[in-house]
Amino acid sequence: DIQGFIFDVDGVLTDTAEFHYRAWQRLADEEGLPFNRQANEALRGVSRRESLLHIVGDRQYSEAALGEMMARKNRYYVESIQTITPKNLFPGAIELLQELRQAGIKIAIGSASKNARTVIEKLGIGNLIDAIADGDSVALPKPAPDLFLFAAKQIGLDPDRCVVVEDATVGIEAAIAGGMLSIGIGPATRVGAANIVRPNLIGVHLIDIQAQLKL
Ligand code: B16
Ligand code: MG
Repeated sequence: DIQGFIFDVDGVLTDTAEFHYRAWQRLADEEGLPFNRQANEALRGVSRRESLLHIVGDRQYSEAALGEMMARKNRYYVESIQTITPKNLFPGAIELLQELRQAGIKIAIGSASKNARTVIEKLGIGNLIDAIADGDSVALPKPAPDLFLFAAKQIGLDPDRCVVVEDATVGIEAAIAGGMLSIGIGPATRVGAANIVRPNLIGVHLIDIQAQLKL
């Protein structure tokens, strides 16, 4: 029986990817580093540090300079997410969260972002969430299973009772590594390793998921 759901945030519940992209682009422009929307695709679900290392490529920076750039990007990002409202929730998200809640399913957040809590509050869904695992919860980022295992523990469930909902390849890998079931949101080229693949959350119902997961 499925007893818990663990939701990624960016790309699953809302499109913070656009805000991340603009903040990274601004930083890259200031540093004269090559970056564009296409390069940004590789950063989906990837931690802040790994994202920066990807953008700087071969260019050498001191640890202090890397830290300053991460802080600067985050300032741009945090400033931009202040505009988030419940209207920024992806279609189908609130319906699914409410349905799961009513069915007595535990709901956790499993996001790589250190800003996940702010985003959840701005989206107005804090009352539907039982626990938040974010970028400060564990040391190893996705594809390591640690973040999702931490989330499962927070809601008091064994990993095999939990379904992870993710849009990133690294996120599906993390779910599999943690012994969890998964729903991939997006194209099969990205999330094809998930147990179920859907383009978005529209029309996703618990009863269908339970039926499809009885593999
Ligand atoms: P922060 P998710 C991820 O969120 C984003 O997809 C990724 O682009 C970002 O770099 C990462 O969070 C870290 O975010 O800089 O705010 O700590 O998809 O895991 O919800
Ligand atoms: Mg994501």
